[in-house]
Amino acid sequence: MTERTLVLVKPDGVQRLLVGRILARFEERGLKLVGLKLVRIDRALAERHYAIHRGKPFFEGLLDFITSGPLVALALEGPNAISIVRTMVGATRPHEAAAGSIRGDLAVETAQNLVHASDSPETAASELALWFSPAELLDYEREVDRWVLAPEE
Ligand code: 3AN
Repeated sequence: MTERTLVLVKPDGVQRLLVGRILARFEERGLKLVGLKLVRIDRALAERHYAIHRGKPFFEGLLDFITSGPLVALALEGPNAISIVRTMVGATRPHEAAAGSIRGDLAVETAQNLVHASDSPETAASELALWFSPAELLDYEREVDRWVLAPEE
């Protein structure tokens, strides 16, 4: 099933010059880039994005971190994109993240784990709506998709 999902390369990824390498992993996998922007978000958007973590001990620190500098928001599309991207990102705690995953290869701390990725169809839909206007999410054809995707039935 074709899905769309949100990925954030968080401020640590931008500061560590890893945006290109992280983006390349998703491109190389075959996922289609349908939205992309560099933004520095305010606390209000950060609170909405991380609303599920309100009240947890790390909540304020999480808001400080995500608003501390520019980040890159990506919208990616592909078959089973949500679970493919979550697997590529790796477990939340980098010491539990599989080698070969972004966190398993590039991160050591939970608070500096480089990327966020939507974890379900419901969160993907709400997070994409939070981060991108409809006009910022593009529909277009890719020639390469005849080699990446199974033919439509
Ligand atoms: P994931 O990003 O893998 O979906 P969540 O949604 O449980 O993980 O956590 C969101 C973010 O909150 C994490 N990426 C991490 O930056 C931060 N976080 C989660 N748990 C902790 C923790 N125990 N201490 C510090 N930061 C945390």
